[in-house]
Amino acid sequence: MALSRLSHRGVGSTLLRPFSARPISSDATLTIETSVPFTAHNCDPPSRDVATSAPELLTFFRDMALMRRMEIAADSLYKAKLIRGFCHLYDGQEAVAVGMEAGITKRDCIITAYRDHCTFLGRGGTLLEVFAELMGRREGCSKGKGGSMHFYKKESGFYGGHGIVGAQIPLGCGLAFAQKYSKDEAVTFALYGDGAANQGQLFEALNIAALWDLPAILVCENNHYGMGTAEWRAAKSPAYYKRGDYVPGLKVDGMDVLAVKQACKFAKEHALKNGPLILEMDTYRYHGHSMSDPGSTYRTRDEISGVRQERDPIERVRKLLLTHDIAAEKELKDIEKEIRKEVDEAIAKAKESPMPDPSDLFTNVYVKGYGVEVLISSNYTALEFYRRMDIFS
Ligand SMILES: Cc1ncc(C[n+]2csc(CCOP(=O)(O)OP(=O)(O)O)c2C)c(N)n1
Ligand SMILES: [Mg+2]
Repeated sequence: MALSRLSHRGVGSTLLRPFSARPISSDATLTIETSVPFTAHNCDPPSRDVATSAPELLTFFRDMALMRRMEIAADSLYKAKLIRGFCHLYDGQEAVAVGMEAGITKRDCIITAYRDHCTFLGRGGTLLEVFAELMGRREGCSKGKGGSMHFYKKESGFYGGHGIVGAQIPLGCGLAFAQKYSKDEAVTFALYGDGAANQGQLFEALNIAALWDLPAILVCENNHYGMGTAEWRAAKSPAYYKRGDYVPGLKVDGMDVLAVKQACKFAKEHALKNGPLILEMDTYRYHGHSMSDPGSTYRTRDEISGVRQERDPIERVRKLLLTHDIAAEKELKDIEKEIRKEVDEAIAKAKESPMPDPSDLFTNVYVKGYGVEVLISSNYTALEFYRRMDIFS
């Protein structure tokens, strides 16, 4: 089927409109088997046969390719010193963010760690908000004051963006508590890494979540490294889907967007009826841990290129689109070209956005007027102090 017949769904500008406009036409259902079987702990796994459609597969391709391009562009902006401070990239892991959105709704909540750019985009954020935030500009999603690790979009259920490893897990269970208390019939996905999976607070939060049957889904994005530490050096049992003991779990190929979608749908239904569940997403990050890590001292280049060749989530969907005759190679290349243009336009626009005003130091610190302005000395306030120290020049 020619791409034009699919009316270029979702191939508009993401600069000012929300990400991932759903396809207009809904073609016949396609059933595609997941790359590998699910492995379940204390529950029956969902079917490996995933229902999808041509427009959905095209949207998956486009959304993941857009995320990939955005992260590559962030890498260049960082090297050009236009992005400063911390910056953790998500390329390689895109199928988790995209597949999860396909299995849930924006009434469900998501909370994650610092590798949050693509999750934000998946929740409906725009490229402009991403690049402006990364460059510390006012049009950023956190008004340029959060930076890479602190993206938020509360109106579509995205609660950050957290720099303290594991801290988002109990917060996520708190969101699930609120959902149950308010009878929302919605769930919370709390994402964390394999490094965080060994922390005590995870088990404390899980205990309460299980005790109170909270609709919490703990998603371990297992990219197999915590900074530069391989999972086998840090975890006695790296079978993270089983680590909840009395809490059911499912191991999922996190490089297969369809498997992620199926698992998240299943997890939502399970959590609403029975309480928490762990999803272990077997995934991989191509970049180093953060911009200061070349990512090649604790793993071989062959390992990275092997994953790229055999498991890349975008290439997997490209193959599906070609073998099911949904799009031709040239059409997919055109989509990628268009994406590059969109990303470049967003960066140009973000560069025009002003930096926050010094007075913004005191806004959005406390909720609605709670808190006080700091007095550095009896003679002047913190703002005056910073001015005198020439910090804004
Ligand atoms: C409480 C705490 N301890 C240590 C750190 C430093 N730190 C930042 S990321 C990280 C590794 C986390 O690895 P993982 O959970 O696997 O997530 P990934 O970076 O692989 O996505 C560490 C130790 C931190 N930010 N917070
Ligand atoms: Mg990790």
